[in-house]
Amino acid sequence: MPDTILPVPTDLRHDLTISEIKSTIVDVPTVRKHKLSSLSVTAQSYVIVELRLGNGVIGIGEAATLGGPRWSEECVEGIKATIDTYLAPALIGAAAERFEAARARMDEAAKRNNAAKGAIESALFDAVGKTLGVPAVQLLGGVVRDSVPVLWTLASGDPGQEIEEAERKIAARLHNIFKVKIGAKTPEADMARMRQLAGALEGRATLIVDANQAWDETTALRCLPILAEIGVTLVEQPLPAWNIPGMARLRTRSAVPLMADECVFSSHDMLDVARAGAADVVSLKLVKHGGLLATRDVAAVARAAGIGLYGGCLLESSIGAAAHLHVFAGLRDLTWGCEHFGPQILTGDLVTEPLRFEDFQIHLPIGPGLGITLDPDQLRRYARQ
Ligand code: MUC
Ligand code: MG
Repeated sequence: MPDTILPVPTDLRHDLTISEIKSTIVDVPTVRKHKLSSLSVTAQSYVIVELRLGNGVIGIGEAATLGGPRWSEECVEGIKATIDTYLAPALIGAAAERFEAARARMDEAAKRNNAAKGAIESALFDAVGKTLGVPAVQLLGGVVRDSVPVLWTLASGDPGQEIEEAERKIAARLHNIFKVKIGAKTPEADMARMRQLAGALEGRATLIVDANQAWDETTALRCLPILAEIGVTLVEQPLPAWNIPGMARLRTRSAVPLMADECVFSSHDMLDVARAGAADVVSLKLVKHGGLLATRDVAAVARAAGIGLYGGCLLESSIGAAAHLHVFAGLRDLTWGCEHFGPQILTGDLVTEPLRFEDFQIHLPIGPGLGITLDPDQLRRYARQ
């Protein structure tokens, strides 16, 4: 990659050379057990990246995982090793503001490892934005919206607890859309649970479900009409990620729109899903796509295919959520809202000022870079020893 097209300014204030990249594993307990089809967590693990420029400005980024390497192949221990051993050495000395060039360097240094790359790129946008005094979204094309409807995920598996939790969220005007995690129990038990939730919250909340790849095609064919009948508005990743043809077949027979999650990591995956007609909506996540720019790439392919956009999460803290919000704020369409409730399910956050949740929306943090400030005490408190 040529580094000589434009000279890097020599004025120290403008020295945007990447001088240091530090990574720290943190584990933050959650307020309750969060149960997915094949894993459950009581603490969320992240790698926090602190990236220093020649001018002394430090940018922050985060890579989230869920249940070690069980939601996807990356785990915090591997992310830290990849950053320290391969990605950081490939970037030290490079110009931070050359985002695409940095992405190319990272792709040369490591295949995939998208969560690790996403954390570093978030820190690049934060550091450059802080240096220039502009929010990251401005470096991505500017603001289209400064808040996004945000749902809450019901995932204790106990319908009584879930109804009570949803009632509290509605009463506090925090969330009135709920994603229910299904697939850990039998389809019959899940359908009974869904009927109970839909009955209790009727007229006051919208429900979507996420099976996290738990079903086969015949199970999905049996359950989709029940979900349609009780008013569920979106079904996320009902089939294993590899079964794109199965998703396409289901889609022709489902009254409820289908959302792709684990089957879309790269923009090439997005193109395959679009060509197969396998989804109505895609869940966008930095950890899957590999950063802010790559998330925009996936969104562009989806948009070209008429596939709706949804702002997905992996239970990020306010750091990771802020990076997502800067992407979401700049997308022309984000028809399906987002799920960045992560900061609210943690027993403590990692920033000095938490993100603002109000009137069923999450607000884009105001300020240069990602608009958030790392709390060093909290980082030390949750850092893995
Ligand atoms: C997923 O599969 O969508 C993160 C939070 C949540 O409730 O679901 C996950 C991931
Ligand atoms: Mg999902």
